[in-house]
Amino acid sequence: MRTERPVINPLTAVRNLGILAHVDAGKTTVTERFLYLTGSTHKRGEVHDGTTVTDFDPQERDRGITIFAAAVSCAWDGHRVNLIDTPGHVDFADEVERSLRVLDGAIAVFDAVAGVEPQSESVWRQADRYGVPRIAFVNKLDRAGADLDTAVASIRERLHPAPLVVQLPIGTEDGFTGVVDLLRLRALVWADTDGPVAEVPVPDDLSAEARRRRRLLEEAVAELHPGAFEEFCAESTLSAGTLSTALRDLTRTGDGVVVLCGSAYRNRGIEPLLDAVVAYLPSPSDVPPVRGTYDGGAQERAADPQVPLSALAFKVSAAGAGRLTYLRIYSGAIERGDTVWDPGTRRTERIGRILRVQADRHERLERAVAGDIVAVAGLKSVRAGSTLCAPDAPILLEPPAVADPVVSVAVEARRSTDTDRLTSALARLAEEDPSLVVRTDTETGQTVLSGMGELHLEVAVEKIRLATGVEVDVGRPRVAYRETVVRGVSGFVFRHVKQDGGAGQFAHVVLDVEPLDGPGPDSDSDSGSGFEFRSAVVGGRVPQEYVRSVEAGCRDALAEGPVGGFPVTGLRVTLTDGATHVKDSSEQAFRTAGRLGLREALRACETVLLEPVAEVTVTVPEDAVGTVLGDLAARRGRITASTTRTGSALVTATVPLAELFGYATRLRSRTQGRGTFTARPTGYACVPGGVAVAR
Ligand SMILES: Nc1nc2c(ncn2[C@@H]2O[C@H](COP(=O)(O)OP(=O)(O)OP(=O)(O)O)[C@@H](O)[C@H]2O)c(=O)[nH]1
Ligand SMILES: [Mg+2]
Repeated sequence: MRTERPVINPLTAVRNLGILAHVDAGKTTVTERFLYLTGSTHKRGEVHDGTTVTDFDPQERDRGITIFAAAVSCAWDGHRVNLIDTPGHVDFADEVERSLRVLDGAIAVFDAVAGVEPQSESVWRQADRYGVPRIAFVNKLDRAGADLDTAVASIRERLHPAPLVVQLPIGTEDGFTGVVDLLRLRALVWADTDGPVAEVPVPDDLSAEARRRRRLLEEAVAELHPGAFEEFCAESTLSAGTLSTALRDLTRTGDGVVVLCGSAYRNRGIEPLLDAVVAYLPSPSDVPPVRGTYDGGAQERAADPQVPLSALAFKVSAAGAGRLTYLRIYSGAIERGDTVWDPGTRRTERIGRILRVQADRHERLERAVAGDIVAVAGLKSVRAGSTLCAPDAPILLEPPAVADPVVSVAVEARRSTDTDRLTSALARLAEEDPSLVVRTDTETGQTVLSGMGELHLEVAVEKIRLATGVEVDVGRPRVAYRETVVRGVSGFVFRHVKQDGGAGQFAHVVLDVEPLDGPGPDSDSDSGSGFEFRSAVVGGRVPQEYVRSVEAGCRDALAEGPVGGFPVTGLRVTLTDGATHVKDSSEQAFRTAGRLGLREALRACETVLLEPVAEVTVTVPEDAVGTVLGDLAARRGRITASTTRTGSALVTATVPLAELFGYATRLRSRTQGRGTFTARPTGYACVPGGVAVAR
């Protein structure tokens, strides 16, 4: 169907996209087929054989899941497609977040049997936050029980009101052999799993259904797109050209989601998916100029190789070939030897080799320009989230959000002689993955590693063992508790005065402390998050620079709360009054007053302990539902829904994360291996019984 034309690679012929989905929907398999079809690889790899290009890490091959986002690149129909295959497991959601920050578009993959699964919903919302245009691919149409219409209904119900289906499957399950392209009203058929696609007339028995669905598509598009609406009113129909233009516009505005289908495993539906990427998803020049700041002023850079450089480092990898920094270049260009500026650290860096990344293989480039995603060697202190820009045209881009870790373990080298090696390996790991945090417990002196979940930490420790040979003893997992204020105080007076000879200290502050409004502890969002500081001081009774010191002091005080010494969130502090002394007041004195003042004030407030909770979705055979419900109740779970579908039951519950350690093993044994579950952290909730539970 396609003849390969040479890649000219102007900006309009580039697509930077990610593949997003729930675990196991088939992202890596779709990526693998893209590479095979475009001639980037000559062998078709399989996840279950551990032979795919993007799951190249030994742990990915062993576990059969994607852990690290991998970048690959291929050429299709005169376009360069830069692709990031992301992990679906919730513990690695931060890896997805960093990828989304630098992508212009995405393919959301769905399992045609399961439809929208919990993590597909989460990544969809993540992509919403970054305004990333998407097309949907309903995969696994060859599976028993696969049904495009049901999957589309679940997309409509849970993700987007306007899924625009552009294909009709030919055959079902094992007999799924092709699709009718509803735009061109032609059938695309794959005779065998290795063969090319053949384009044939629509089979007679599907002709009426294809026309009916084409009509539905026209109506749906006319309703959403003014240009198409006009044509529809005038002609009572829409041409394939108008449909295609309108679908492109609707994808880019997010008003509609084009839905395609296929079976990646059987190599069916992949060519049209690549065509859709090129036709509907935006190129770097279609997206708005990147925005940033510098010295308080707003800055903007167009996606143009001629303007000054702006680039965002979204991934750092220290493995194998030395330290590589993955960059999305938004404007300007880089060449080997260029000096660039990191406005975050205020340091210059020198660009070493520039590489086009093909998972674990690299192709050297002389130059990379706006719109490109490349890896660069030679950058020393750049981290994931850092901006790089031209030294004479500084701009700071907003880094991707980093989630707070929710689970921790104490780690210790089994042989004390390995302690230093473990320390440096941990530091390197945290540099590569900002959602891993390493700290030393002040009370016990233990090294504590925190991350997004049990699997995240297990993978991190295993990575150290594989890379360094250091054997690590790992403690019991613990969740990250927090504290919050439920009833505040007002007019709390604190005086910090030391005037017993020498340089004195004098700072008076008056504080109001109140809970930050927000969703209640049982709601789905991140309750109890955040800290706000305001000053309501009048008449210059506390000068501005001291107000800033008080704020800094208050932030210091948030590190340890009065209930159990856990971080405090979800509160607003207002400095309402204060007093200074001509000689003895200083920024230091006010910072101390802020810290000690808020610490005391918090003791006067009513504060509670919060623990992370997760939404758990368990799928089990119907006969095991009773056991599962009982077990969830024993884990302080609150059942929110329970439905059955073709012999299996789906139970959804909100469960404290602390109760989920070891749940995978328990569920397996209680259901003779037939139960599966996913858990998605949804926020914090009050701990009944308070601190006794946390200890
Ligand atoms: N029957 C069938 N199986 C498929 C299809 N696509 C993928 N699979 C299988 O589904 C399993 C998961 O596929 P992956 O490609 O690893 O899924 P993923 O979305 O990358 O998974 P994570 O990266 O772990 O989130 C593998 O065993 C694949 O062989 C398909 O179209 N049909
Ligand atoms: Mg994968």
